[in-house]
Amino acid sequence: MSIRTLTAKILDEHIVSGVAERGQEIAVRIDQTLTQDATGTMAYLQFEATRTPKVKTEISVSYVDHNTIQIGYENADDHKYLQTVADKYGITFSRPGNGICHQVHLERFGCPGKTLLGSDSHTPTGGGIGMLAIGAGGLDVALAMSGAPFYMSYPDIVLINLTGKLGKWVGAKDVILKVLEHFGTKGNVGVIAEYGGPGVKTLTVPERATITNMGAECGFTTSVFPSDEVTRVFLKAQGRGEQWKSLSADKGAVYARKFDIDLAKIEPLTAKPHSPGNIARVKDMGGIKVDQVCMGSCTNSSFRDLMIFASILKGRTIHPDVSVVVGPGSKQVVEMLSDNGMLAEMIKSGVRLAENACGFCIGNSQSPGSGAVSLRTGNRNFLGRSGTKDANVYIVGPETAAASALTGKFTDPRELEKSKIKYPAIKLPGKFRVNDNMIIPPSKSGANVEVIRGPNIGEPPAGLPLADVIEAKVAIKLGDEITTDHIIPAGARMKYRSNIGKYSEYLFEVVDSGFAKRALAVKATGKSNIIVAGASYGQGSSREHAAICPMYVGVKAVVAKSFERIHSANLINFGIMPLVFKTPADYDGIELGDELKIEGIHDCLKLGADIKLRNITKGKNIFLIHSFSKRQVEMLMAGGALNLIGGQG
Ligand code: MIC
Ligand code: SF4
Repeated sequence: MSIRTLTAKILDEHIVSGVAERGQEIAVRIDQTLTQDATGTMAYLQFEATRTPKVKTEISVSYVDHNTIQIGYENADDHKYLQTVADKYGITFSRPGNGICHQVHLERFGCPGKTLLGSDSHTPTGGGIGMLAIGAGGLDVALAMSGAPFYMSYPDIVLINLTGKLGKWVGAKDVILKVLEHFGTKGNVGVIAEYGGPGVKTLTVPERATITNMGAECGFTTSVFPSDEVTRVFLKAQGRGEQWKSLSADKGAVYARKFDIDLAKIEPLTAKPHSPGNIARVKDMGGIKVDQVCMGSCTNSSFRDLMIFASILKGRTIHPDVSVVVGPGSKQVVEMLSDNGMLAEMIKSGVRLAENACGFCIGNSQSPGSGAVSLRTGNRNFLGRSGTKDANVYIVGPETAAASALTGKFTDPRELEKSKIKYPAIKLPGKFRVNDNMIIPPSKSGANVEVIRGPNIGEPPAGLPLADVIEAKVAIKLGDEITTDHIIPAGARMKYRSNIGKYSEYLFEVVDSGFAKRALAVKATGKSNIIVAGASYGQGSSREHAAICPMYVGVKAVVAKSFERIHSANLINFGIMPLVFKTPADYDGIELGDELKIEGIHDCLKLGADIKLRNITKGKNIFLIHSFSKRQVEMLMAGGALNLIGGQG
């Protein structure tokens, strides 16, 4: 047997076709899937369109954790649909109140060596337990549930070599912020980060999961830790010891690149507004006044994280000018904190308790005040995501969050020692509290189960086949690093996820609220729309609505300097061409409202040739490149993957 990386070992066991060479398209068998409600409704509608009688994965879990506010009937309609569709088609259902998908999946279902595909970009959280866990659009997850493989390009495998041991007052969040400082938030498409080195064994599984969770912000396809004795102990404590297997890279395995981190040298870090890649040292923040602290999200809401936060607050009152909210990650975590009294301690300190759900992280509640400074333990601080456009959101670890909640200013937690506050070292319990009464297994035979579709449940929209000639207008011109939160907001708008017409009205709301009207007006004349953007278009979420809604308003292509992986796949799935400037400087010669024409598209796609875009307004030609696989060309020609499924059905 050749000497292999850990990633290669898992991939080798799952590749069903393709060549295991960097950049080549491979098809990978998927063992497990997860969905959450904000992407799940569309994913299950698409799954139904495949007419598969029962999911073909080892296990598929449907979580409800995003839209739990329930103002109006929409969220509850979605939940009912999700519960009944799960029951019918062999999907395990995690009820609202049970927790955030990634945290619960790690606790109850994650399994070393397995592949997991999730319709949420933070699915790589499962890498903390040694899974190859990948985020994708809902349609790809629907296809995986129907037994189809997942297509990806064979990754560049990078080693992040950990040595030493974390000191007091720092945590896994500071480690991943260090990784972000080095790798940045762009230019990492097609990379899998593999963790190794002697420092690995000093981190618990939930700490590892914090690190793999936020690898999504670097744009890594996923991140993965070895499965070792620490993993075995965690699984045993979850009552799942028999699911453990040992997994690590072979000695001498070769990596595309290596990055060394000495854990002992890590200091408390933060990501400043408005990007998770904007890293600074907490001690250099000059004690900025803080208005809000939000503790939770899928990055930092494990038992360990809440215990450290609660222990720092214990017996003290939060600062009078700071609003502090805690959203625990799962029912298991809340039950344990309630049993050991720490929930009561947090409440005594003045904490506002939120549901075990995404909550503040997705901006559907706890929006900060105008111009406020909000310290959050989540993973994303994109402009406007909190629900307040002019708020300044900083990403921090639980230690910094707790310290700042007490002092009312940005505080390096190491400073607490001066006030005689001792560092509370937290040990994981030998046994977690296992109570799966909010997890509903599906019916053995779903034949008689009725799927309930309230008025909020629509049809998944399908696109039109690609014409050979496109006449279009530039509908918007954007800069670098446009995230899916810029393209289509979540937060209060998210309840329209199952109503594409309505949701599309909010396209580009934070950057250019006139977009949707303008694009629809062009569509009404029979022409198409083209989006022009800079580098790294489509960062962030896996939400396929960032492709479905543009399709709905007549967008046929996005022309950019570069694209992020999940979004680019979503565009193709919905019949929109992601095209790259052959000469990046051409970006400067194209403007909002320019009239464009592309001819002979079909041949260019089939032959892999450059596409000539005629800018009629400027009287100039621009050349665009692409590297679509044969499968992707078929999808684009058909006007999206759903049309292909329809054709087969
Ligand atoms: C997010 O963190 O942005 C979300 C909301 O979880 C998204 C999924 C979505 O938009 O439904 C993600 O990360 O993929
Ligand atoms: Fe939920 Fe936030 Fe995690 Fe997305 S990042 S899954 S919104 S907790």
